[in-house]
Amino acid sequence: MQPTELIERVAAGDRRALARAITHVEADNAAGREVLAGLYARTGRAQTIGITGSAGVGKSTLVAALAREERRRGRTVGIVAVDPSSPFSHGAILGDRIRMQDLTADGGVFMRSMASRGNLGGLAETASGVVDVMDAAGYDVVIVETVGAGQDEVEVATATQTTVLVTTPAGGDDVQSMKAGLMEIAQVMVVNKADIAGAETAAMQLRALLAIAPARAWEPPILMTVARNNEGLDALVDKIDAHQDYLRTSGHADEERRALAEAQIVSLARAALHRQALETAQGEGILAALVDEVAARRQDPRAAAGVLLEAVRKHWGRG
Ligand SMILES: Nc1nc2c(ncn2[C@@H]2O[C@H](COP(=O)(O)OP(=O)(O)O)[C@@H](O)[C@H]2O)c(=O)[nH]1
Ligand SMILES: [Mg+2]
Repeated sequence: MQPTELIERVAAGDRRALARAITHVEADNAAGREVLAGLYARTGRAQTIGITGSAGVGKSTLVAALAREERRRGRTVGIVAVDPSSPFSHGAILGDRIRMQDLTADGGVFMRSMASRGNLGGLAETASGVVDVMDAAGYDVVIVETVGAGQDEVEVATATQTTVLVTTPAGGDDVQSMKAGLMEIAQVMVVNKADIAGAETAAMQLRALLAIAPARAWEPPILMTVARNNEGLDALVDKIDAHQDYLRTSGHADEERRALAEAQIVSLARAALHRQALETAQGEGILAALVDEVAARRQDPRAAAGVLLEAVRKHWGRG
């Protein structure tokens, strides 16, 4: 299917075309870029929501519960899981898939999982492309699940408007050890697994952390959920809606939109630069030569990085 036809079909809500378009975007090929450029004018209608937090806190379970609540409210839902082990992917274990059956059988829900590593394009770059395609396809809500583990994952948050940070009262993932960077990007905080002991304490710790953080125009609310039993989702969707209203209507709306746009541009440029550096380095054998020099301590790694950047600059000059 040619990109122009793909664009038309995606815009018309064709699920197979959508799946194909996403495959191109993930591959970061010429067709993918053409599809994104062609669809961009249709984006901006969806509510985009990021669900982030450590592994095991219940993000996938919460995404499913959130999707159910959004469907109950009559909205269509696109789900992007940046996690190959997610139950939204074909590789998921059977038990997970059975628990998600109501969603997989629902024509108003589109799920897609993407590998978090391996492609040269940055994760944030790919995720924001996939979000844009789902938005253009007409889904009312697009939910992105990411493990908040590293810089890449934090940057994925620039792909969505409302970021929900999920924690639990369970040991190991205590609030104290939470990354500062994650606190800053979250607009809604959730203590999931509120059915186990310590949920109140976890919420109090979050409240204390927020109290010492610099004041923001939007104060992130702290909610409790039991995702496994679909509990607390009504309040969560209300808060997400409230944040979306705030983005559209508050006196800070313009400022917030600009901040998000800036974060997105910088993150996409960083990803593109990263990809370009790797492609140049590997494609022209520059990296291997530099590695020899640095490993033998004939050149220092900073100078070597400079040589690599110079090669990228020349490469760009040509392209
Ligand atoms: N007790 C309890 N367990 C939950 C809850 N939500 C999810 N879980 C369990 O936590 C485990 C990890 O869930 P999952 O959604 O895969 O977490 P993820 O790695 O953050 O995506 C699974 O065994 C879930 O059944 C909850 O609200 N309460
Ligand atoms: Mg998960």
